Amino acid sequence: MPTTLSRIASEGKHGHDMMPIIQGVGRAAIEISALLRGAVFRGALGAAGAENVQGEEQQVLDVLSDEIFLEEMRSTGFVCAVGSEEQEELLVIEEYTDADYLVLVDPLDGSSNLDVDGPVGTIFSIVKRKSANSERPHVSDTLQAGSEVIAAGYVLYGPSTMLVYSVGEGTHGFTFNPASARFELSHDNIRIPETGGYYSVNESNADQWSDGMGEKLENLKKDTGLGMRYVGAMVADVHRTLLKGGVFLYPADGKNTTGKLRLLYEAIPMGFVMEQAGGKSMSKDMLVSEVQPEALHQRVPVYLGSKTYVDGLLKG
Ligand code: AHM
Ligand code: MG
Repeated sequence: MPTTLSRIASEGKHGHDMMPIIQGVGRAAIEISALLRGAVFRGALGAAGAENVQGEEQQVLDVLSDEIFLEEMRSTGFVCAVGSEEQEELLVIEEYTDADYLVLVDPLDGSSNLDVDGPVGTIFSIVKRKSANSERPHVSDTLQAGSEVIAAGYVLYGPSTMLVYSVGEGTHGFTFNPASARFELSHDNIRIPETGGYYSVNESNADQWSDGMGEKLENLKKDTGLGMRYVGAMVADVHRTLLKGGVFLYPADGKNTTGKLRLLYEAIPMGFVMEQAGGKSMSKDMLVSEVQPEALHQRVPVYLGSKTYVDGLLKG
């Protein structure tokens, strides 16, 4: 019998509670994947005509994916609120305000790839509320460092749909099997290679990077001879880094002075998965997991991948 999503979920410290939430993520992934595949025929590609809180143009598929994810989290009964890239405020699930968990999500990461049929993803992390269950969940419940995260992961919508996640007991990859219509364990206990792989970054910003990152990357390239790959969807670029080794980075620059990627639903979950696979995730000079969040949509610089390359890059 293939290993299912819920069997691995049940192995963590909060196993009983993580099972339904991870299953909910799995259902959302299957629905979003189906939504993406036929989108062009339903006129669902293109802009939704609104901007999200980041001032970025929302795509129709961003909005629909957000709705699907929220609905699946609601249906678990274990989630009291969801913080989403597509929603300015925390979304409280009114039927379950006394539930224990909050989920942070980027429902459709890399959506600028949609018009060119490039890979996109979903990123999520799960935290336990700090407020009493009798209170209404509050945005302060989401402001927890990566070290407090209970489970996190991502879905990659590529040639296959993959769900990669960790409940703090290693990182495991599942592939959707169309024959059985479910996710099955295909990449057990992923370990990031210590050497080899690629550096992955939008190098066109190099002359605007902060913290001397331009020179640091040049030194790393000289020292290691690493090749380069960049898709422009964090999920796809980090997934490659996880399986092949290397380093993924999005430094602060003149335009994104505190970085572009969001701490709670991009940097922390991807950092969690990376560290659980033996890699390293830094934000400037500290571990991503040690950054204390101050706002739901906070942005940070991100450097993650094989330990040797992340250390090599940051030392310059
Ligand atoms: P999004 O969440 O609005 O899609 O933006 C985040 C994306 C990441 O997936 C990716 O790493 C980055 O933006 C790419 O940015 P750029 O186009 O500046 O290279
Ligand atoms: Mg994103």
